[in-house]
Amino acid sequence: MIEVTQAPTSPFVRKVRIASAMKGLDDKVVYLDPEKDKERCANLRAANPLEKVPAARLEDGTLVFDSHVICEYLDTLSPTPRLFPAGGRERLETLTLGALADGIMDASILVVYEGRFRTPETWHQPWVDKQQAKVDTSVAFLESHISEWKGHPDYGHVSIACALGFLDLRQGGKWRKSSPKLVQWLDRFAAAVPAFAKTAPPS
Ligand SMILES: N[C@@H](CCC(=O)N[C@@H](CS)C(=O)NCC(=O)O)C(=O)O
Repeated sequence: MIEVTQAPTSPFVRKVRIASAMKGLDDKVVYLDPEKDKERCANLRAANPLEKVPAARLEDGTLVFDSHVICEYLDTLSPTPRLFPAGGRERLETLTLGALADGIMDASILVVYEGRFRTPETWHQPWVDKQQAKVDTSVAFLESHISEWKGHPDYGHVSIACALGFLDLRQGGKWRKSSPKLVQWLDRFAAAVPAFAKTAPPS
């Protein structure tokens, strides 16, 4: 079995969950519950020097992280649907879309962490605003550069869907007001990938 550390609301873990479901690999991946599997989870988490989730221990004991790398590994384990194009422009587009999604998630997580890990008197609003501006600019970019899939969504689309899902969770879905095309895009994604609804974070 492949062991993956998880946190219930992590959009990065959600990427892995969706990828493994799309690849038909759910019976090969076990998600360590940080509450129930405290020790195994802590060990695997600590084995990642960045101490972030997700990290994965592969069948032969190899440790890999982060979400992109784990998804790319899962993609090698079954032939279809192909989540990462083999090469050329198509692969660059998928990776760039994935990087944009990761950037949205990183910036919005930093906004959450400002409130979680710093005391109110040390909150620095200009820095929070800078992170939020990255999120807002990226959402506006996506609204005007919607990336449709050919045949089936790939890793880039999965990543964008998880980023938007995280904004729904943490920012009350305010991105939706100014992004009607993106809202419809996410509905189409949810219809094409049932694992998106199945992996919805607890509210
Ligand atoms: N680039 C990483 C980001 C993972 C990440 O930021 N995970 C968050 C939870 S959603 C985390 O573990 N944060 C703990 C920390 O930053 O110390 C990935 O793609 O896996």
